[in-house]
Amino acid sequence: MHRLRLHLRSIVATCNAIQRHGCEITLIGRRREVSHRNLLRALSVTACVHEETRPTALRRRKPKSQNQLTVQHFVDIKQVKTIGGNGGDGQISFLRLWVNDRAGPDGGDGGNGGHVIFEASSNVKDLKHVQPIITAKDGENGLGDECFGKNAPHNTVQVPIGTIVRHVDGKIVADLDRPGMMFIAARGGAGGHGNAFFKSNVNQSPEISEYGAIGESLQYVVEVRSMAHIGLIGLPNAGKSTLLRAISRARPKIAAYPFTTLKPHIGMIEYDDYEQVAVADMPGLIENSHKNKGLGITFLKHAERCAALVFIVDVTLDEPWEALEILRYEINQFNEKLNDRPQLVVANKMDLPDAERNLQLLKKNVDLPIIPISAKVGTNVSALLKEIRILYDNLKGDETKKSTDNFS
Ligand SMILES: Nc1nc2c(ncn2[C@@H]2O[C@H](COP(=O)(O)OP(=O)(O)OP(=O)(O)O)[C@@H](O)[C@H]2O)c(=O)[nH]1
Ligand SMILES: [Mg+2]
Repeated sequence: MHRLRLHLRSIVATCNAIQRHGCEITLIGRRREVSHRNLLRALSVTACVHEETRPTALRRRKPKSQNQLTVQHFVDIKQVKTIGGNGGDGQISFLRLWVNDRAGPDGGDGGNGGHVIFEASSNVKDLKHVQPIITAKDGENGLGDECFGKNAPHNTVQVPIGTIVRHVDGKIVADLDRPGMMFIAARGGAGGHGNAFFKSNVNQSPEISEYGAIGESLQYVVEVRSMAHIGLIGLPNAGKSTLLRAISRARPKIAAYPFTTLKPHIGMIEYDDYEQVAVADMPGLIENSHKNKGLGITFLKHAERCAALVFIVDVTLDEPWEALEILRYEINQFNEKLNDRPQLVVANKMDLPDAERNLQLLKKNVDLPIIPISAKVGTNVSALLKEIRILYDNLKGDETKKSTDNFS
């Protein structure tokens, strides 16, 4: 670093000299000719090395579509019925040749039915595409001339990495936490044997064959364990959806009445180093949600699936810290472990009167870092994006540490 700094200083001095004397100059220390362009290039490279780099969020350049049909919410839990394909039936058939019209049994076996499989994949982010009833195809029946029926292909349904599959009684049967991991949800039935299979010394012309087995039919609850890196949590009307709209391309509905958002929406913040941070806008939380009031437990389950929590507080309320206390209390009552997650407070609606005074009071009453913004007008949103990136980097750092600890 010291050497680089010296180098930079000498280049700056040389540049000054260039300005004074013209385009060509000899560097005394190195004793060689340096062109004006090379010198400037070296200067910019050295300057880049020294600059403090922190990724900045890319803001959208083109307007969002007005087509309401494209508004999509995040589906993080689904109950599905999976039905494996039936096996094909075995065939009863006897071969007749012109020289021998009793040439023996030649009924082929049926093909196997397909399985229904869940596979963890990074190509999908939620369970929107998962149908409530998932079936696999049946195997083909066997034919004469010892032709076997074709096995049916498996029906593989892609699910996000980190999906949990439970039986309807609540027991976890699969945790698909690595890409490519598979779980056979319903096995297809095996194909039945044709009569050629049953030929033996004691029975040369069996007139029996098997039906294909029936595929399994099972019900599961499929659940995405991690929904987003950051979850926006706040009382109804705090401005969560307005903020998500401001920082991402997601388009949750915004309105001045409570419970506008009933299902979570996910938006991606893109940074200039190609990192993407997923932010979830959640339905409003109210007092006694942990006792299933309002959207209740469903809401809190969404919060459980976010790695870090950002509390949105409306600073135009008379005592905004009370709102924050309610939020933290409800989350604590539902799951104490949520308190250990990284947290941040966003004081929203700073463009309105009285906001500044309430913000000062909020700062006095709260021990968490507070970022004042106006989601509607866009004030200070870039500072919030930087803070979110810091939260995300810390989360990522913790994850890598955990995985190296497990490895060693
Ligand atoms: N003046 C001002 N109004 C805001 C700001 N942020 C949100 N609002 C308004 O507050 C109202 C509620 O905003 P939403 O984004 O729908 O609030 P929410 O937290 O998503 O509400 P629910 O989905 O019902 O929980 C809307 O009328 C917004 O225009 C802000 O920064 N300044
Ligand atoms: Mg909303």
